Parts: sequence; structure tokens; C-alpha cells
Amino acid sequence: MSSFAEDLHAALAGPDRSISPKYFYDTQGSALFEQICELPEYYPTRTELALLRRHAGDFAERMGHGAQLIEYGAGALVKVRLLLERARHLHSFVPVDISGPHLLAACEALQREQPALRILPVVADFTRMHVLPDPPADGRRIGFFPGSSIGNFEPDEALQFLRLLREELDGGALLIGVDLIKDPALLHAAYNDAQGVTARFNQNLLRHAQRALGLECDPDAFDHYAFYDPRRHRIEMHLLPRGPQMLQLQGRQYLLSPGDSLHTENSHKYSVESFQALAREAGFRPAAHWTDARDWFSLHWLEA
Ligand code: AVJ
Repeated sequence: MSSFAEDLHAALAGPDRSISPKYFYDTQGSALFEQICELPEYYPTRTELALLRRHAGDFAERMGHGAQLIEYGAGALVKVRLLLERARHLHSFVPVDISGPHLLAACEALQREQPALRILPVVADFTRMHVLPDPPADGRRIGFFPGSSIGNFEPDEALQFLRLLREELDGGALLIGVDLIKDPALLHAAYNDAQGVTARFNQNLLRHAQRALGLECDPDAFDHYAFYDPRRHRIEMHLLPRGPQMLQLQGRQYLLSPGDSLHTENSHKYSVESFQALAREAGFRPAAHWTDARDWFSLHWLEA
């Protein structure tokens, strides 16, 4: 099993110099991501929220009675509230998140608003195997995976992950948000905001490593570089050393030259059809999908 330290050593040693975007998210990283969601250029969050609001009644009906709602990568529990408000006789709500303190604080606030809701938080990396509470005896498991986080996976990893969810949700369903292929200029702007919040979010990978692992480096000496690759239908984010940079991690030294970019994130975009094909390959049956008027973002209901 890999750890942040092992993954960072591997990334700095090369030749790939890629590291998982999950390491953006310590307390500061989660706060920066929440700021990104408010940016005028970053359309996914508000577009998805509008879709969730508009169709909340439909989702509640599809969930049925006595369901166990499982959210993968729960964060601040903003989006799921729209489902919880309308859901009927939930068996339980199971938020899964890697950031323990963040998750537990969000659960306490939710519990105060909804004292009757049975909340069973699971602190875990949702990209791995999950240890979940038992499913209800007479209700379905409904998975919720909003935010187009599925886009962070390479297509083959996305397939593996969807297969894992399909097994976990067997007989139930998955409601998943997927960002759509669109004008590259709009995508470019969403990951290159004028205020530089996305740049700070990107650099936070190094700051997180400074705080958590004692990495020695100068995060400000790395430029944020994000671009859309129309062939692979994905945004790539990199950190580019502005000059030669010496980094030290746990007694090992790494010298990065200006050409040696650190690849920190992929964000894949899909068409409705290409995503449904992937879901079918993972064993799901696409039953419905919803998009906004501009076709920027999609929600999919997949029967498991
Ligand atoms: C959380 C993975 C959906 O890919 O748009 C936002 C993360 N990165 N800006 C995305 C992100 C840069 C986001 N996801």
C-alpha cells in the first residue's frame, strides 16, 4: 500500500513525475477547493447544484423507501443536503471521506439540522476498497458521487473504480456527476482563474507535503500550468519549476530543472454517450441522465 511519502518520492525520482491529486486535500487544500467552487470561471459546481435542485424530487422517487445513501468523497456535505431534504425514510447516510476532521465536523453540523438521520461516517480513501456498514434489510444502497471526481481517474482506472462501486451497490443505483466535453476556451478558463486560486490549490500539494512530511522546497518557485488536451479530452495540471529547484524529502535530495514538470492532476471530460458506454462496461445499466441547457455538465442515474 502506498503512502504520501512513497508516492512523492516516486514522483520526484521520475521519469513519470506524476502524483495523485488526492494529495491536494489537507485542511488548507479542502478550503481552497471550496473557494474554487465559488469562482466565476469554475462552472461545474454551480451547474451541478442547479441540476440537483431541479431534479431532487425525481431522485427521491428513484431512491425509494429505506435506502442507505453512500456519498464517496463527501467533503462539506453541501450537495447531498439537496438529496437528504427530499429523501423518504432513509435507513442511513454513509459519507466516505479521506479528511477525518473535516468530515466529522461536517457530520456534526448536519446532525444538528437533522437529529433523526442516522449518520455513519467512514474515514477512508474512496479510491480504495471500502469498509461499509451493512446494507439495509429492505432498502437499496444508493451511491452518490458528484463533482465529476470520476474525471480524476484515467479511463481504465475509472472502469475499475466503477466496477468496485457496482459490486458495492449491487441491486441499488449510483447517481454520478460527470463534466462534459465543451469549448476548450471555457475549460481552459475554469482551470486558469483570474484570481489565482487554482494556482494556490495546485501549489498546495507541495505545501501539504511540507506540513505533513517535512518536505523542504519553495512552492512559490513553481508555476501553475493547466491546459486542455482535446485528443484525450482532459485538463492536465502541472507544477513547473521556474529555475533549477532543489527539494529534500526525508534525507533524499532531488534536483528539478525547468523542463521537469510535476504532473499533479488530470480532469477527464466525457460526452453523455462515452460515459454511458464506460458505465455499461462496468456492469451498470444507465437508466436516466440530466444536463443543463448549455450541455456543460451531466448527472447520470445508473442501476447497479
Ligand atoms: C474535484 C476533481 C472535480 O477536476 O474540476 C478543480 C478538481 N482541480 N480545479 C476538477 C479541480 C482544479 C476538480 N474535481
